[in-house]
Amino acid sequence: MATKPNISQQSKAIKLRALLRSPDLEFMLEAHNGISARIVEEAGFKGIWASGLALAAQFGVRDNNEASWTQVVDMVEFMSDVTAIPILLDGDTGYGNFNNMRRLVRKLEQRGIAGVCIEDKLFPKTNSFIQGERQPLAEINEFCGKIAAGKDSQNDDDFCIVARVEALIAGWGISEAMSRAEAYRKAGASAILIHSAQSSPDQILEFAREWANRAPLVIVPTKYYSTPTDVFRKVQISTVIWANHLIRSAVEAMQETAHCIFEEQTLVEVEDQIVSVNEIFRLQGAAELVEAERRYFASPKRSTGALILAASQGDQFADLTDERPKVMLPVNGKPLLRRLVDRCKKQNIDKVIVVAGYRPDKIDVNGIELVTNERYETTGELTSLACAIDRFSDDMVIMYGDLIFRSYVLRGLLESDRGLTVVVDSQYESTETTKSPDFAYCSAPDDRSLWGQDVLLKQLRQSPSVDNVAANGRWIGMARSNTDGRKWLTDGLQHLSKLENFDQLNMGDLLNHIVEQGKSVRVIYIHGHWIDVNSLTDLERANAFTTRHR
Ligand code: SPV
Ligand code: MG
Repeated sequence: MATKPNISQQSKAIKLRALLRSPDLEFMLEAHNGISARIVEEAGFKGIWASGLALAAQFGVRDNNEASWTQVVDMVEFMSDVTAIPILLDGDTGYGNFNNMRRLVRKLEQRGIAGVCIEDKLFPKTNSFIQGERQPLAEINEFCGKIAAGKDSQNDDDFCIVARVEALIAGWGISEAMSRAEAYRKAGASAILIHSAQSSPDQILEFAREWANRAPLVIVPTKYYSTPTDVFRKVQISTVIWANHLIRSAVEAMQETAHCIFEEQTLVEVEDQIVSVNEIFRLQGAAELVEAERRYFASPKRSTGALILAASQGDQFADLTDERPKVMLPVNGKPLLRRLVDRCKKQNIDKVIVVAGYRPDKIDVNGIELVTNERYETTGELTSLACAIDRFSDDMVIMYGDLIFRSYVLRGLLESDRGLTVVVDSQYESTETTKSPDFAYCSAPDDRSLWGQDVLLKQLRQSPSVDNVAANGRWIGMARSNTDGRKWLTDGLQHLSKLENFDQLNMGDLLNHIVEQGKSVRVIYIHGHWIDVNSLTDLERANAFTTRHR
């Protein structure tokens, strides 16, 4: 659909005025909502007739001003929003007297409608084809006042007011029709719509000849539809309105489809008879939204990668890890590794490398790249890490595969732009099942009054206190590196790999080595809100943790 609401009211009004004044015979087709307006425009029409009958019909009410004028104006606004061609609203009688007409014109201008046609009947009107001859006509002067009031209240000189003469339908004859048309022209009407309910065009043709193009003449040949169009050309009709043919064709199509689906109780019969859902999307302008989303709503893609250490079988889970690695243990029905990868994806970390060891064939998680440490049984974390050294990136999060945490933990880490950053839990309490945790000794304790100051890692140790000085917390097994950090990690790995005991070394040894090299490893403190799953008891805690914080 037209997506730019910047098709100015003025340009549409100019277009309508030009269409009415065109020396060629022009055509407008009825529309009654946004999608039908779009269809009229796509078919090639230069203007849309917002038919009162069709608008009422699509609301399911009668053409007797049962829908309020504001409901009508709301609908034509939808129509105008999705089209670039001008809309001429069938404004019935102007929905009241001159004063209602003034407000109508102002509102239509505000909503991008190019013009309004008003008929010289009384409010509430009835469709002209329902006992048209019995309908009372407005007083000429009163109607002229309505036209003048409309003209005086329009802001845009090009806004069109078309005056519709009902004298022929009401049975008052050609001369009454002629004098009314002339009075309306003098009152300021941009064009005259002369209406007839006869199946022959004779009345209209006679009127047109006598009118002699004093102002653009508009006709609605619904009843005299078999008249060759060239006949209208010859009598210098300005514009033909095909007034209700989209609502009528839509009704027939809907009736057929409804009937067929009801009878058949299947969609098989109708599917090939109706437009595809994609055609609806096209008419709605879905493609434009996709494009706009690319322009305005692109989620910032991180270049951050994640490296997850997931080699171990896990030896404290009884037989649960007989056939799968620890990271595939389900926590509340979802494997640990899948939770971790989901957390990464939520933070737009799309590149996730997993270093597997035990039973890599059981790692069934989408969206990861798998690297295997074949010697996992006899080696430690650094050997696993070294297996992925050629996959390191300049922006990388390293995590243990058995971690469960609230999302802010990872988010906070991603906000740090240091060479190397580690997450330390300052409220960590040791549990029996924890295997040799990495106690963190830092440059400062977790003191919120120091907010904004850098805390650096001094050392990771297996012991909770050294020389009566307690650790500042526990490294949770999560770190982030940038380009500098990547170099520190790879240099460190290369250096340590020369040691005889390299296969027994862990992440803590690498971080300590980096600190010893004089590099600043930044600490981010957290206060709980995470679990590492090392045992059946941890698994229970993890289930509880994820139940509460799903
Ligand atoms: C309409 O389309 O609502 C019209 C034209 O007013 S007619 O139905 O022919 O009166
Ligand atoms: Mg009407």
